[in-house]
Amino acid sequence: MDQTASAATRVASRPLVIVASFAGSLLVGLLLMLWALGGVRGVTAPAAIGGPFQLTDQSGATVTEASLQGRPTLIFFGFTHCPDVCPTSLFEISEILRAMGGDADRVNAYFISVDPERDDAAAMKDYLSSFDPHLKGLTGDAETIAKVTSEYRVYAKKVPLKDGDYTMDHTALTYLMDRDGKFVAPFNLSRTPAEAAADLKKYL
Ligand SMILES: [Cu+2]
Repeated sequence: MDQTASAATRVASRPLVIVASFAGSLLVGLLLMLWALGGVRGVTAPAAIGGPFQLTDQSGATVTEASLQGRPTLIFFGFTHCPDVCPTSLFEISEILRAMGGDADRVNAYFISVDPERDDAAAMKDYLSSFDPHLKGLTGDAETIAKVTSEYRVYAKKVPLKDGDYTMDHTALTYLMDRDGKFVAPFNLSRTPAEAAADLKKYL
């Protein structure tokens, strides 16, 4: 009797462990998502991040979601008039690309504008001249940018300044997409360029 009961417990406890670890990974996933969304604006599965787009880089070439195929991609959304977050992040991404050495040619690094009103291809070209040449600055018209920011769950909002000018509030995450163009996770820039480069190389 006792033996049967303990055997039953053993059998029963195994699925429980599986359920518990599944629930645990769901929780981790959910927390990651909440963090990725920078607050909660509708909870979406990580797989739902990304989608088709057609943008123009700083040299006038067309870049689409097909460009994500076959190599890992870092994507950062921002704007050229950004006072601190964007230049800091682009500097960090530049350092990582430098640490990648020759492998930097085997990744994509995109800076996508959330401010199409001011960031045309010429503005992007001028701005990106301060950063690693592998970085591509992508922009498009307001409608195109609205579509891609929505697909990537990027929050971007115009904030008027007192002098009549404006700034942009925006999500400041670096997205890591894999060789299939699928979202992996936010890419952590808060480590040494060598560490981040080693991590990125795993996705080559
Ligand atoms: Cu910014």
